[in-house]
Amino acid sequence: MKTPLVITVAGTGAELTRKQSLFVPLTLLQIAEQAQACQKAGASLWHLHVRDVAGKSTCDPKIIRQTMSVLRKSTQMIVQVSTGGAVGDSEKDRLGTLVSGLDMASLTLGSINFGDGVFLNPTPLIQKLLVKMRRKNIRPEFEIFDAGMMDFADYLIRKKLAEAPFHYNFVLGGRGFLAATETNLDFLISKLPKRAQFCVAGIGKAQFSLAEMAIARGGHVRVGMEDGLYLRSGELAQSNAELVRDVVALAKKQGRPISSPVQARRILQLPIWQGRASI
Ligand code: KMH
Ligand code: ZN
Repeated sequence: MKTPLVITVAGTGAELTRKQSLFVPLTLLQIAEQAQACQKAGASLWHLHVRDVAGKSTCDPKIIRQTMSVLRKSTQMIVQVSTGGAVGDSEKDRLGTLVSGLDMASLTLGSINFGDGVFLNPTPLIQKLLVKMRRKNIRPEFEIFDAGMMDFADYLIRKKLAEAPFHYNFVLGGRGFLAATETNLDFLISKLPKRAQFCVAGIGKAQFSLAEMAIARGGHVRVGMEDGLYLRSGELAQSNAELVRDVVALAKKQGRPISSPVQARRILQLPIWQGRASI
């Protein structure tokens, strides 16, 4: 049987504004509501960015803790915090996102142009984030925006700064990132260490084309408003669950089953579900 597809939702992001879409979940309750709908639609992992009361991106550990706790009560989703935050966030703030009890955290393996700014990820920060993740038993997801980041992952593994099981997310198709082509995806897959899992996040128009390629290759898929606001039909998504449903339809077409959150924990080798939410 084909490995069930783990669908991650990047529902909020750090840079999106209400001007771009009225439907982006910004408050704790909006995030919980959309996460619940996404789980019903077939998603099992929430990539978490949080906002303050004014709707501005923040790394505030208190808001992260509160949101995680509401997600735990209302869904069974795996919770992955963003340690990337927004362009320009300080190292101290980004380290502060790693609160106890998280399942996973994103970890970008190099610096890159992002929008009109630079998303800075110097080696000492990456090392500090990894050390803190290890101490708190939080699994890193390597965010790969460009090919050289695969070699940097090899370096971390060689130096025993990162340990198995490994989970990679290929974030392709944004301006300044590696393009979302089959050739590039196959190259990245060829550079994965043995038994590593991979997921893809296609940016903008690449959201669904890259998802289709990953589904065919046994990888997993990230979808959500952080990556692209539009459905396959070209219409603005009115919820993240609509984007999830489009990915589920692509998986069905290829005969790929959809993972539940509990199955996803097994696939990603995360500790088994201990919570109470049943939806
Ligand atoms: N907002 C970007 C600067 C992540 O979540 O780890 C960083 C980002 C990547 O979104
Ligand atoms: Zn993010």
